[in-house]
Amino acid sequence: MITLLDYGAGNVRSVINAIESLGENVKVVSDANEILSAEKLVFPGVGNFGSMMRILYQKQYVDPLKDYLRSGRPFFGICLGLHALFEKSEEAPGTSGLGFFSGQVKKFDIDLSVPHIGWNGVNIKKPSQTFNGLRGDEKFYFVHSFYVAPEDDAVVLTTTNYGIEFVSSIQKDNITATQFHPEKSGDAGKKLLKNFIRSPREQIALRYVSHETRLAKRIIACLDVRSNDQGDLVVTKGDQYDVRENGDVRNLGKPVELAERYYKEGADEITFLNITGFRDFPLKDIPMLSVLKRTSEHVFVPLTIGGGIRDYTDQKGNTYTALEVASAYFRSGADKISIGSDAVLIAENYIKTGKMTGKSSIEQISEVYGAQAVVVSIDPRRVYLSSPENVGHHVIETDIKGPNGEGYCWYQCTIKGGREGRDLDAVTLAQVCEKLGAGEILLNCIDKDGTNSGYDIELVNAVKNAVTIPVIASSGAGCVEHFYDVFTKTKAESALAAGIFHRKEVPIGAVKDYLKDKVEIRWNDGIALKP
Ligand code: 1PR
Repeated sequence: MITLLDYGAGNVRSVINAIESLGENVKVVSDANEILSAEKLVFPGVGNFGSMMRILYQKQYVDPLKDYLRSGRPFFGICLGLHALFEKSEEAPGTSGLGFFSGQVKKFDIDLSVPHIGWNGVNIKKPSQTFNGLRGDEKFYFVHSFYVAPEDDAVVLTTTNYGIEFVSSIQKDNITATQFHPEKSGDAGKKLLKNFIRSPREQIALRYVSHETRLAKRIIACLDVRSNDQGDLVVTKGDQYDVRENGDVRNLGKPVELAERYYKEGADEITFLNITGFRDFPLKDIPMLSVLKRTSEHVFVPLTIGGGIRDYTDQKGNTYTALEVASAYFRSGADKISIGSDAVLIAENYIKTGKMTGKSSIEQISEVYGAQAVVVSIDPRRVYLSSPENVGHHVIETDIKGPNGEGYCWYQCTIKGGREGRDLDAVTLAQVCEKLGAGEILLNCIDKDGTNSGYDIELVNAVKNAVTIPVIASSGAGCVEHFYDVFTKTKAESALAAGIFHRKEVPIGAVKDYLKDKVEIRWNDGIALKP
């Protein structure tokens, strides 16, 4: 029996699912005594160091946790569950941690996108039972802006390189804690959790010893989901956002089945977009929550969900905040939420007033769950111009000429799934959202969506070069070379595709096979290479 410490924030569902998939039972702590009586304790911290420690103090979990750690029984901390073990954190100056290890938690101060999001490797510093059954060259999923700096080097189990070499896991006797998320790291992560659950005696030194790890470019499968005219929730796909064919909503499969298929084929992440969320209230959309719950039972890579995340008042006058909507998604298994239409309205308001209200969906969700959990999905469309003068928007000179030979364009933001164009450009939207607390940009392109003609490289460069957070390039992938193009001609961290995966024209394994040795990717055994 594993005891799991849930202090109420973030997605503990995926940790429970990963442990249960290994045949072990999980008991979630509901009072402090259950910490003291635990045989094996897992602490998956998510969110912000300050709010985590506040809740641990409020619930009077701090002393029992310290007693448990001193008892020498097995402990596994994940992400903030690692940070909590140290004395203090730059994320919340003035707030004390558990102080079990001397040292502090520092913020990345590097010339790369922060948060550090994605699959990176580990340099293993000492023999350990934690890595039994692994080779040592596997990649694990990271998502964080802070890292631990222990005073005692002897506790360092692994380091990882991202601008600097930072400590990515620690181990002392029965206490292990990782910066990365084993529950989101596919088979490699599950093996690591299994080693904690089964406690093998043998401490092994691994065959493969890395000296400098590299962050992989991510391949993301996207499932646009909506109800069809018969009321069934289906995966659909548009051509430039038009999802109807001969009057019917295109039906490309069932969401849970497709997500499982992409996980098995080696997708590094899976995104669900509830594309009619802008007009329906998502918390009434129970099928979507159930899709997420069922998917997270079998899919052990990060899940993002978007669509309809905004404040909402129902017909009876009941008000729900975007934070409540997002919380429901996190509880159902989402790791990140994605905000589309609401982000445009928030940015417009910010530009008009020059003020951050602290009340917008982006700010509130970022405050509680951390910036890394907030993706902003942008749905831009090209507006061609013959001259860059007096436009009031970020204009680029383009190689893809307009219908009348225009050599310039700006990217107009839209809301409601491309139905309404606004007086805001994609570059400004991305910059404002970063300022408000978004941790990642999902950059679609209506002109390219479903065309199989390649990503809009000019758009990706314009946005990526204007922000410091990671960017997911989306729309237009038609062949393996398009992924190579976007990763070599832009600095995008990820590439997302939908149609080619759904129609089995290009499987994920084929994309990775092509990119291998050309671009850093996550390459695990068992990935299907052929359709
Ligand atoms: O505005 O917060 O409710 O969020 C709605 C979300 O739904 C937004 O993220 C928006 O992008 C998405 N959405 C709305 N309508 C559509 C539609 O297609 N009619 N889908 C839609 C957007 C775009 C991509 C697509 C890529 C790759 N889908 O995610 O998957 O373009 O496609 P491809 O590889 O086949 O070219 P809110």
